[in-house]
Amino acid sequence: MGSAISRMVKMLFAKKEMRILMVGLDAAGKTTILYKLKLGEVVTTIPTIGFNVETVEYKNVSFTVWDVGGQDKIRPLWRHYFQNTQGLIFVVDSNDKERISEARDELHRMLGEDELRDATLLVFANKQDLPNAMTVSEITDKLGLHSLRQRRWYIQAACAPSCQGLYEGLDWLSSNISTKA
Ligand SMILES: Nc1nc2c(ncn2[C@@H]2O[C@H](COP(=O)(O)OP(=O)(O)OP(=O)(O)O)[C@@H](O)[C@H]2O)c(=O)[nH]1
Ligand SMILES: [Mg+2]
Repeated sequence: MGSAISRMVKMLFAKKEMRILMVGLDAAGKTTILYKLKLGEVVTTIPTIGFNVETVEYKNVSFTVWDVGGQDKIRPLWRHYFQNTQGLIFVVDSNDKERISEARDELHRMLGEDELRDATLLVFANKQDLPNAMTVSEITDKLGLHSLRQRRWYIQAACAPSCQGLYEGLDWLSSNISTKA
């Protein structure tokens, strides 16, 4: 009896752990987001060749975030990070109208992969501070999010340097993450 109760208490208060894969086209702001969350600072980034990985602790959840470089030549490497991904963060530069269809194609191609079948999707509509940024509803439309079937998804407006929207995104992920992955 005592041990059953202590097991329950442990389960209730144990830290949840989540494996997050963060991808998106180059210069969308992934590395800026990662280090803003990790350090609370805006770091000077260079294009990521390969990946960065950091653990971000937030509200009793330990997010292991893999930030993978998005330049077109290295996008084929994304798939090496798919396994065991519970949450997929797709970062979009809301100001990049020219490449929004390219972003949509990459997103849908990835969501067709079997290993990501159960992954929950969070889209950050980043760079909302820029004057010509597309709105969340415009990006939702252009990414074809409403056409997604059997996928839990959410889109969050964000501005990485000011931290706007970042924790709201993590909040949504922690309450909607798939436990099947
Ligand atoms: N105005 C504005 N600039 C941003 C924002 N987020 C990131 N940036 C800038 O966008 C540029 C690219 O950011 P990165 O974080 O390096 O982009 P990335 O997605 O990691 O790019 P790759 O590593 O090449 O895939 C940097 O100059 C950032 O300072 C934002 O919300 N608003
Ligand atoms: Mg980067």
